[in-house]
Amino acid sequence: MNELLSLKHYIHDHPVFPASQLSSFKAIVTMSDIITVQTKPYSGQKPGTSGLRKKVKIFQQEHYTENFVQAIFSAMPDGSEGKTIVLGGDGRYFSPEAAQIILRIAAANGIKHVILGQDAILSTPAVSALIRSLKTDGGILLTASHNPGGPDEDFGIKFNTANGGPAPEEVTDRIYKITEDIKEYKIVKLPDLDLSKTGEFQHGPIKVTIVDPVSNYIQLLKEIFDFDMIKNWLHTTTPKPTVLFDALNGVTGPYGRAIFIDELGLDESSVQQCVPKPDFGGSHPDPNLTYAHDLVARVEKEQIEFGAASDGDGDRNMIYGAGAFVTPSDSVAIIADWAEKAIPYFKSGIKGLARSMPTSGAIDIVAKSKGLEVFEVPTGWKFFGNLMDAGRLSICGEESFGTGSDHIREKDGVWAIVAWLSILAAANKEKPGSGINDVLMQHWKKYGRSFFSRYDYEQVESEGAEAMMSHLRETFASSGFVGSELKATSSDTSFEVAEADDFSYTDPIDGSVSTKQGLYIKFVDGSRIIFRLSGTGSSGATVRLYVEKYSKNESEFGEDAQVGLKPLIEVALSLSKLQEYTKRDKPNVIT
Ligand code: VG1
Ligand code: CO
Repeated sequence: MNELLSLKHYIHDHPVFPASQLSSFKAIVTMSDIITVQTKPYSGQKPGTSGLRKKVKIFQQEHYTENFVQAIFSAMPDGSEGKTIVLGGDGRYFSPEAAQIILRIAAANGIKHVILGQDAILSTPAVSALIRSLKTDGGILLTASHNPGGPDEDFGIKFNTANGGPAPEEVTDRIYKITEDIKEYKIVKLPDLDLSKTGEFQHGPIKVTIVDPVSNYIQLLKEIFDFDMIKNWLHTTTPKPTVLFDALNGVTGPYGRAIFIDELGLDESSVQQCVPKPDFGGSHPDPNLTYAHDLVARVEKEQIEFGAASDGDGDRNMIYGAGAFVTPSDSVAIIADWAEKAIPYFKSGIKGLARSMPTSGAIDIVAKSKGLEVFEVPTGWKFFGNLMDAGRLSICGEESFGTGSDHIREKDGVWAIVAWLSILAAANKEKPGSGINDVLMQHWKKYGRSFFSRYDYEQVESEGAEAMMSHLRETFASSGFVGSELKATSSDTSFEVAEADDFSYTDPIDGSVSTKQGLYIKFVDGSRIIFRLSGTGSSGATVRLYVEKYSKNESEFGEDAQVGLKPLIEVALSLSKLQEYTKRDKPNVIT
């Protein structure tokens, strides 16, 4: 009876229900009844580097999605009762269905208000921005990021906390624990909500505000960047610089159009693949040289000066102009170097810099020259959040095409692209005619060049991949490994091992420790080799091999990275016996 009374008051206080409907109160109450459903745990609901990612068919199993969503609500740091959350995702296949399920379970778990992207669409950075600007208690993201979408491909669910960032390991561990022995979940039998109309709706006991996915985010970018400076460069230079943005059929299509067409005044030919598709047009929405081939081909054919792409959920970016590719490791270092003069948000100074462990040390050199703190964290954006919240980190990046700043708590593809447009506009003020290659060369001349490459061996058998990692661990521990010389197979080049270990990280803010974050070897000349197993795949294992070499020799700066890194790659392959363990003689992707 108490429940009925409070619901009556609730409805009275929420005028979305016309008074005339109060007479059908009984029906509403039945509709809003909380049902407890018996369930059984599914194994493997452990969030990885960035949320839970599995095949759609797995999420479609009876109770599978419900179990995980219930675990999220049960694990919310201060409980779910009375809370407000943001909900949206990259629009991939199964998103609308998952959104309806989440609304029903949210209703049963006492969530008071859901801010929902129209058609369940919101880019990952836009979710982070909304959580922060509306001060909500967190958000749920429906995305498997750069993984392909469609009925036979991947789906994903990720929980972000009130700071706008991916839940820290302490929370994801709690979610996982709950999924391991979940016996029931709570749900309210609500009809499907029409996700296509913006506005405020009463959906059973919760208020749902359906928002335009783009406007809040674009407003934020306009506060960060000097759009007039970019426009001035784009429209008053002769000949006009050419630009191409490719959303890879992912969520950033509408955001890209808003920036390139509405704000910067460019024409339709400057954007492509900008309608979000549930299957990303059947391709892999990952902005790298392999998967963004349409962009690369058009940029080269039309000699476009500035090309850029982002991934399925909009947190990654690739910067690619005719004959000019910016590695993500260089990208974040260059953004950090130019930030104060090219981006108004940083005018009053930068607090600190950071990178993930496998990312090259290019940003460390910038930090040193500016006298800033620089942090090396494990792979995954969640590790940057505490440093930002503590006011010690402004700009950071990962080698995996992730770049961002403390304007939100996710990496941000469109932000990075506009940051690069700002740098080019500022560089052209200093020296008219500057292109991407000029900015790169200027940076290397000042700081030296970090050659970097990553080899991905996707979907190898988990057993072989684990065995290779164990073999490496044993090798590292063997006496005499540190100090030994490792020789390349096709040349006389050799490298002396200075240090070899499994990367472990102690968060400087909360003291939490994350172990086994990647096997690295540092050589006496500063070069590095790193091996990691991916935490974002949906089946099998993906081995990632990262190599890095630093050079101050100007005559090498124009060299193809693959040429200079060859000896290190040979060392890595022979030491790890990768071919033997994974039965692969070639990587799927080289970046
Ligand atoms: C990969 C990248 C990592 C990135 C993560 C999420 O993880 O290496 O740097 O943070 O994807 O990116 P892993 O564990 O597969 O190496 V995204 O765009 O999928 O949210
Ligand atoms: Co992504």
